[in-house]
Amino acid sequence: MKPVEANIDGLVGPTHNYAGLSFGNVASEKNALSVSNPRQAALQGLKKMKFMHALGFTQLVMPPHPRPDLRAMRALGFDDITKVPDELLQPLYSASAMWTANAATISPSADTADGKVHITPANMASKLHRTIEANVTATYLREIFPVPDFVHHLPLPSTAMFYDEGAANHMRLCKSYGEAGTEIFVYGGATARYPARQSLQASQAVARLHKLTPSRTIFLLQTAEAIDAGVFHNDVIAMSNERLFIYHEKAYENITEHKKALDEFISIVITEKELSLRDAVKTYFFNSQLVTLPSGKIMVIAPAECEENKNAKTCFEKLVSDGHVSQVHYLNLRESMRNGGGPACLRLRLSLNETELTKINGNFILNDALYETLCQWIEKHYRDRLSVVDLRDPSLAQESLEALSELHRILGIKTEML
Ligand code: SUG
Repeated sequence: MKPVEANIDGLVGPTHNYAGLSFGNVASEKNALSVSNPRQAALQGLKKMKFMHALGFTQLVMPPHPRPDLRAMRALGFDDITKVPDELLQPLYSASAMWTANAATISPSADTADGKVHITPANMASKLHRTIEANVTATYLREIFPVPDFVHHLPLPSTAMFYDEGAANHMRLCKSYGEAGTEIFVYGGATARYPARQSLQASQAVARLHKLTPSRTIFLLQTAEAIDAGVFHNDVIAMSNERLFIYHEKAYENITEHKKALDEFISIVITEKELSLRDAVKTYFFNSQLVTLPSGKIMVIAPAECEENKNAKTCFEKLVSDGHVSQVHYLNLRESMRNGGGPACLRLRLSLNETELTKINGNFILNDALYETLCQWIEKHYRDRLSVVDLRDPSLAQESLEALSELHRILGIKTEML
């Protein structure tokens, strides 16, 4: 059985906006209150999915969440969206579920003691606008990966001790897809400026739930310096694929302790001199998708911002000239990038064998026909301009929920959640 890489990308929702909700995420803070273009955002993300599909990867689509989140609104004691104050209205309208690298942690069957794929939806407990994602994420994941073929766990308890932000803080190294791998969990500790968004307790709990082999499980501590420079997730400072692990020299406190376990893989350290932490955060160099093409060649799918930065571009050129990577493809994802989400943030990666692949709900797999349908759906329902002031417009709620209800019909979603 030939195992494959699959990706689930979040389709950007019709309420994509810049509300500055993520303290510690430099782009979100910097672009707070600027005007977004939800239509462009969704089309940019969809184009990436089409690109992956054309390369031969299995590409899945994760629908946007219902926004405004009327369930969360009612749970807070409101019965009318026009009465909700801004500080709650903005989180209830956030389209942040688009960044599916934060949707869950997934361990492939090659790594788990029971030989099954294990899925733990992230609780995203550190931010209100993101923690309301957990239930719907769990529901969508169950639609895509039916029980009992896939094992679904509950999100961890929603409290600081268990802050969990999913695959954005999780990597997997292996000799080749299908072979047992080494899973790496990255967590944060005390910092001076910005909060850590993944806890060690959470990472350890996920490793236990997924029945991983302790000798092939590593826990890396992020440096406070990196978090305080805006590295709010590990995928802003490291990337990995199969045996290749590329990370910034300032990423981890304790990586030397794990040198032996990492020895069987190829580690490439990018120095501060080659690419400063500041430029890593600015360009999202490490938030690239590092993929093995069906031909066996390694490709990087990088944000267009890297092409415009001399040092980032030079680092990629060096990876190519050293033979680690055969090709770099730059993609325009500016709408998402302005909220701190690059190519890797927009996707949840998993490795599946051929049998598991046949068990996925095929309605969510992108093909040319679904791509066309989704483009038309976006053109029909999305605005090309949205500011936080527009969140006060009651017709936006109606537009957004109507669009989602049509999308649920397109994708054949059975669970009632609107
Ligand atoms: O959680 N931005 C997201 C970006 C997530 C990126 N994901 C990964 N690195 N994997 C976040 O900080 C901004 C929303 C706003 O400000 O309107 C936001 O939530």
